[in-house]
Amino acid sequence: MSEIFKGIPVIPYEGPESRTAFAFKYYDADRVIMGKKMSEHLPFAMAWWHNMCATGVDMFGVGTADKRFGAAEYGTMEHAKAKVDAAIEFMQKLGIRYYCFHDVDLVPEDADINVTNARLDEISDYILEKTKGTDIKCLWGTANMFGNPRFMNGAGSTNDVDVYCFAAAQIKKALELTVKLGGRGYVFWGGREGYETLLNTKMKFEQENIATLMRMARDYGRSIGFNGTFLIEPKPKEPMKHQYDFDAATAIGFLKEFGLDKDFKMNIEANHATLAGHTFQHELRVSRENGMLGSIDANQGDVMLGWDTDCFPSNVYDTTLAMYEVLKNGGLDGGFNFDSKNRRPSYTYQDMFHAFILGMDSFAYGLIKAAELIEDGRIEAFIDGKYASFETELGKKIRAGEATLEELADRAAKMKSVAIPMSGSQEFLEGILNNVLLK
Ligand code: XUL
Ligand code: CO
Repeated sequence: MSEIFKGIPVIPYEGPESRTAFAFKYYDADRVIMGKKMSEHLPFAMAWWHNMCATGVDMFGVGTADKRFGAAEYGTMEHAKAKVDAAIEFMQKLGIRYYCFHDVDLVPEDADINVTNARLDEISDYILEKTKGTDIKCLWGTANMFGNPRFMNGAGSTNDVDVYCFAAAQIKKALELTVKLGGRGYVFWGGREGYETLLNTKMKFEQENIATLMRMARDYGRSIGFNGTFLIEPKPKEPMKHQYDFDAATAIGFLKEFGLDKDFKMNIEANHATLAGHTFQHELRVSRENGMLGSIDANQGDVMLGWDTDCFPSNVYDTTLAMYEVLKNGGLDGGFNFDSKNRRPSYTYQDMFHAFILGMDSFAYGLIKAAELIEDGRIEAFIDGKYASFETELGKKIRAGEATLEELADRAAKMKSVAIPMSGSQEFLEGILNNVLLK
């Protein structure tokens, strides 16, 4: 196989003082942190759609990047295979072991699903052949049920039963591919599962149909030996004005309502969190505290822009707080999928590598600092102190759900007045965070 990314070496770790462009400054795969290697803490993945497919097309212009990887033209099986060759070389040079895909990222889609499925069989055989002897595997698979015009009113939430069948067929095939490629997860991002206006929408009806589709997917997946985690990826808007899986709390409520909470967890995307008006850490915390933090789509938004910019993560303040949640979660069933894309003017092969070096270093730095934050202990000690009154006999009784309203009211009456609680000391705590982050 001839080299595609010529002149770009296997990326070494050189440390923070290095001035080498193609070197990690913080991601040191074998460095042990809190008893585990960095590479185990951080199962990084490449998103096939952004990295192998997206050329930088936007509403105002054509693509700037050439992603043919030596194939004569786009949209052929020759091109599909060139993308596989490029993906493997790319991952090996970066030391990334996982990739994530939508069905139609892998092969050109035909109007006849039988033709598309035969192409998917061919390409998955090719991927297996080319990854043999490497440690490269699928992290999660999914079906693209939002790009084709048939899904304009949604997939599970469509008004059209034939479209619903088509969605079922795509999920069935994508699940089979995920199992074949060794995937640890299967993702449902809500695509066009939402609405533009309630003037034409049966909301509860649509949500029930989505749940039914997920239940069928769960049952089929388990029947073909998929033992991994099903994942919902919440997002509040875009492409639809209102997406049903608004945020983690909404998606968790949905899963509990429809009895899917034992098989499904959350795939939290940083930029989706910020679109919902939450921080990345908030979405991770909600998921973690519900026992449903499964995987992460690693990217970041842009505070100046109100849409899903899918920037590569560079904000180490955010990656530190994210890694704090991941460490507290005891890791992830899934991993860190760079659902991130180069900016349109960053169109070269070199830029693709710089983007991943940035993202991997940002999460590695976040991991180092999150571990230091936990070892430092000052913030956790503060939190313990803040809630200490619930460690008293009465506090414990309330926590156990054994106190009555009358009993508490009696105590309040005896006190006559109550002192205000201790200070929240936010600025003090932010100072500690900076102290750890900057040392
Ligand atoms: C869209 C998005 C998707 C999912 C997979 O915003 O994040 O790429 O991650 O369908
Ligand atoms: Co995503």
